[in-house]
Amino acid sequence: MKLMKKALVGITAAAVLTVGGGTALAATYWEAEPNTVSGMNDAQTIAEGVFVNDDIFGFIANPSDRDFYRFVAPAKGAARVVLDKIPVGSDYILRVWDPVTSTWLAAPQPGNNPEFVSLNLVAGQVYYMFVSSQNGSFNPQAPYHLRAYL
Ligand SMILES: [Ca+2]
Ligand SMILES: [Ca+2]
Repeated sequence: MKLMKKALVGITAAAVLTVGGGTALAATYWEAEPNTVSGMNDAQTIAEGVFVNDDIFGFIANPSDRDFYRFVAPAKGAARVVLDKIPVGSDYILRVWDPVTSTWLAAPQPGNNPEFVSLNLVAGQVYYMFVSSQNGSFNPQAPYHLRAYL
């Protein structure tokens, strides 16, 4: 009986460790909207839910495709949202909604150069970010990469 109790304690501790490790690790998230389709996440109200430090991969399927994502800030701090791996020959733009100042932040770069938006997160606030075509270019085959670093 004593041995069994010890074993159970061990299992509980392992489970806690797994949960703790899972939250610390960056997850890979693929856009739920299929790569050749638009409209499923094209507005703030239907943004796909992600987490800070997720590696997000998605596609701009056509010139009017807009890909919205939302996350809740898990803590306060200086964050950097990065859009990179923009396909060669495409020019996408990243916009990030700051609920504190009620503004869309953007720092457009020419061509497929990476784009960066810096902002201070407030714990518990909901943030939005979206990717769209800057000049009508798109690529349903090569994904962009998006991540909010905190
Ligand atoms: Ca898309
Ligand atoms: Ca979309």
